[in-house]
Amino acid sequence: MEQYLTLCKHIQETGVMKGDRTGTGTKSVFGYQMRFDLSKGFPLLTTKKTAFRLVVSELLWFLKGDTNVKTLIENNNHIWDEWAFEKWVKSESYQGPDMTNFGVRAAKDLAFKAIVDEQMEIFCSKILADEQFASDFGDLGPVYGRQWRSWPAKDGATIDQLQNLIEQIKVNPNSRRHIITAWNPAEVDEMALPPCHTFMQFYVAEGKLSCQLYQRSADVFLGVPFNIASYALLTHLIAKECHLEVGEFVHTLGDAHLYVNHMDQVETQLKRTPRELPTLILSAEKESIFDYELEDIAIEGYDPHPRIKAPIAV
Ligand code: DHF
Ligand code: TMP
Repeated sequence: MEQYLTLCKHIQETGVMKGDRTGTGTKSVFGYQMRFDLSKGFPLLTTKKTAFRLVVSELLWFLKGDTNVKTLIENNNHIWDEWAFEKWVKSESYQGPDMTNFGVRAAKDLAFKAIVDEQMEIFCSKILADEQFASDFGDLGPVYGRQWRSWPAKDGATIDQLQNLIEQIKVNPNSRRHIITAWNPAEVDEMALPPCHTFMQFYVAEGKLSCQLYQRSADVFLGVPFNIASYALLTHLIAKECHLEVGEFVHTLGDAHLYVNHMDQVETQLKRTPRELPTLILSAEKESIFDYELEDIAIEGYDPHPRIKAPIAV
C-alpha cells in the first residue's frame, strides 16, 4: 500500500488549494492512477485500521440493489447516515434544533457536534423502529444499488448492469465492453450524493480478471481506503463466480483531494511503515455473487496500525 502513501505525499507536495461544495476546503490534484496487484494480498490499508466489516456490508447493500440506509443501520454501519439525515432535517417533519450546514459547523464546534450526534441518534432509532419514517427519509434516491441493478430503461423496463456484466464475462471474456456506470445524468439530481465511484470496466486476459474504476471525486483520507477495498472485493467476487484468478485493480481518480481538516491525520499516517497485506477468505459454498452474506466474507492476517479519526465533510 506504498502507493496510497505516495498519493498522499503527491497531493501534499503538488496539490493546489481549492474550495469545495461542503465549505471545508481541500488541497487537490486532477487526474491520478494507482495499480494494485490483487494476487499479492488484499489491499486493505495497514497504516490505519480500516473497518473491513463496513466495506463488506456496504458492498452487499449495493449488490442487492438497495438504496435505503435502514439496511446499513441494521448492520451497525453508519457511513451513509449524514446524507439521509440531511433530508430529514430539511423537511417539515423535523422539529429539533437548527441543523443548517450541520456538517461544517459540527467539524468546528464540539458543543454543536454533541447536539448533532444526539439528533443523529434519534434519527437512527426512528429509521429502525418506524417503517414509514424509514421509507420517507432513509432512502438516498437512485444511487449505486439502483443504477447497478435496475437502471431505468425505455418503457418502464430496467437494466441489470451487474447481472449482464457477469454473463458477458462468462460467455465473451475478450469483450472490451465489460462496463457498469453509476452516473445516470437523468437521475443525478435526485440522488442524496451523485456517485463518486462512477464508472468501472473489467478486463480478462490470461485467465485473470482485472477491474478499473474511474472515481470522479476522491476524499483521499476517508473515502479512498474504503473504495480500494470495496472494488478489490467486488473483483474477487466476480472472478470467483466466473472461475477466473484475480488480476489488477486499477484506480483512476479525477479530483483527488485532502480536506484541510485531515492534514494532521495524514502526517501521522505518513510516519507509519506499511505492514504485510491481509488475505481475503470467501466462503467456498457461495457461487453467485448475489448470494453472499456478511459471514461469508472475512480477512485473515490483518495487523494494521491504530485507527485515526477524522471529521467527514457533508
Ligand atoms: N463524503 C465525503 N466527504 N467523503 C467520503 O469519503 C464520503 N464517503 C461516503 C459518503 N460521503 C462521503 C461513503 N463512504 C466513511 C468512510 C466511507 C464512506 C463514508 C464514511 C467514514 O467515516 N469512515 C471513518 C469511520 C468509519 C466508522 O467506524 O464508522 C473511518 O475512519 O474510516
Ligand atoms: P462531491 O459530490 O462534491 O464531489 O463530494 C463528495 C465527497 O465524497 C468527495 O470528498 C469525495 C467523497 N467520496 C469518496 O471519496 N468516496 C466515496 O465512495 C464517496 C461516496 C464519496
